[in-house]
Amino acid sequence: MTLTFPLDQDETAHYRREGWLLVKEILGAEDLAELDRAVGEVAQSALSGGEAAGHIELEPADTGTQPAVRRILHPYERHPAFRSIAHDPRIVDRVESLLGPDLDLQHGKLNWKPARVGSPVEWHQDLGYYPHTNDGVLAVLIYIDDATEANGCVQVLSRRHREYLDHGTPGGDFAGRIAEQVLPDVEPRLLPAPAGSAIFLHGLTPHASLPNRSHADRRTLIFAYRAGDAYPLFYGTRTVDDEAAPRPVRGERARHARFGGPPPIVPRIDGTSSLYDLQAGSAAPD
Ligand SMILES: O=C(O)CCC(=O)C(=O)O
Repeated sequence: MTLTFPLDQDETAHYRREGWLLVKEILGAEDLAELDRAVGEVAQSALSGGEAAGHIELEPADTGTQPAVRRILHPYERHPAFRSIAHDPRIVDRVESLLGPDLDLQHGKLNWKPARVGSPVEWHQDLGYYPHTNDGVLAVLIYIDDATEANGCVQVLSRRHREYLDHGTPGGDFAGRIAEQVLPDVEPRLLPAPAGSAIFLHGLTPHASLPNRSHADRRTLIFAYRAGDAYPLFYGTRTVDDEAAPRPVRGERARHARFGGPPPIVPRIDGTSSLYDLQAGSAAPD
């Protein structure tokens, strides 16, 4: 099939070399207004005990007014506007340029990072959380608001997507963040960009973001896609939770799983604690 929005050779080469690619302003004002409405509806429903209750996470900091949402879980299942973006050719054609024609949505989430109280995200690799038989897995992080250094834009470590890094505590349990002693000593690259821009992030690229101490929210809609021959490694209830609903996007799942890429580290973890809770629970004492 001819793609309407393929990546060009330079963009593809950049992604393969650096482990990420930022494409500015893929979505326009109308899309963003639609997403803004969807976020508002889902958050309101969740906070008032409606359909979305149980599908959000709140910031622990006291805002003095109503609780601040930091994450909407599984947005694909929560609102048609999110589903529509997950299947939008402006996103999926570009993913196909990187992963091939058979694509599955592995999972999604919306990270809010509210003004003043938004939590940080510590350094981690996505495949550290959901290892697969090969590394044909990437996340698309779509900024719904302008993302700046001040409101905690995404940061990456370039050219570090060739191996699984240990995310374990000294005792070997999954800590949800890259262990200090194996965190690559390279300058982080900040990725500020206007609303509507998207980062295509290899599943092994280390990334993080700072707390939001500014006066502007930084909401990011995230969808992880995988190639048709990349199968998840089962390691417990977390895998079951991620894989509860099939979300085919294009083409078909392969009959044979492909084993390739660096050998996965399988997380030692029981339960489905969120990234934020895992990372806070493994913070070094002050
Ligand atoms: O929202 C961010 O800053 C990064 C998100 C992320 O890495 C995640 O939720 O896995």
